[in-house]
Amino acid sequence: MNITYSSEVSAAKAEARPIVALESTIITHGMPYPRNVETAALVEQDIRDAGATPATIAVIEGTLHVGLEADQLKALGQAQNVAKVSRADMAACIATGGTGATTVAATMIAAHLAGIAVFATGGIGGVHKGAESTFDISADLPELAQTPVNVIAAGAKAILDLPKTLEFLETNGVPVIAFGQDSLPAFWSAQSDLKAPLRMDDTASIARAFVTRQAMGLPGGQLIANPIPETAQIKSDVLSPIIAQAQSEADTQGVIGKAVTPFLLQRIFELTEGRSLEANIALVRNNAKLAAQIAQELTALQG
Ligand code: PSU
Ligand code: MN
Repeated sequence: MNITYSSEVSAAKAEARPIVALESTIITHGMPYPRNVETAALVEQDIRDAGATPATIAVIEGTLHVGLEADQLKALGQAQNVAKVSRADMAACIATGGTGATTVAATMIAAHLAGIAVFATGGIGGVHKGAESTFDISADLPELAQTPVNVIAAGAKAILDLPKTLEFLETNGVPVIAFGQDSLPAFWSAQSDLKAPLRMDDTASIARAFVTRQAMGLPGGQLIANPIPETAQIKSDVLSPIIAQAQSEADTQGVIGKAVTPFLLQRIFELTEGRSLEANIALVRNNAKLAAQIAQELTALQG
């Protein structure tokens, strides 16, 4: 597989230094310009400041890039009509010379190809509300069950059906580890009323659990659910009616498939007058820092 590495990722790989993968769908489909580009640069710097190297992943004109140079990141964040690519369509995008932003699933695949085992994002895709009739389950979930990458996210977004998302992950053998608390974080809110299946309070344990799974020959990764900092959170009683409204608009307008998540995020941004975006930025940055620490622990363990 032909992969183009950024100069800093090449150097980090050559010296076996810790690397943290970052997705690009959050830039192209998850946040409005110009905050998307600003945030992507801030998150990369957070990772450097925390002692690891950032590797933002995207397909650009048919080439898989692991690590983007600053000008490439800027261009991607402003480009129109960038595809959102996941497991099903990443190969087709590469084969046809297309440009695509990678979802959590696609970023995991690329990270693994590049030998990177830690990946920070905002929230993963999951089982959508109403999945019993729409069958809308994100490709991110089965990816966690088969590709050995640690995904650090702020839990699953409250636009999803969290109990069903947890059930799916349990059935498929994915460890869901809340960092430093008992409850599953719910993206914009630090707490939910669901207990997380696992809890760990230090990054060394997370790295050891991953290495142990690998030693046992178990496929797949781990989902590390890191709560949003309390000062940045939006309480669920404020958000619940907004999410319900966004969901009902999506239903009425017949939004389906990969358009659902970007539609909901955009409507919630509008309905909260931008507050959802501020929270989203804070939690991604928080996840980047934790991911950098986990990457360092893993590097130390794997030698
Ligand atoms: N979380 C965010 N913003 C995003 C996404 C998640 O805060 O933009 C993106 C991720 O790329 C994730 C994707 O993989 O949404 C899930 O899309 P879907 O529900 O269509 O699988
Ligand atoms: Mn979906």
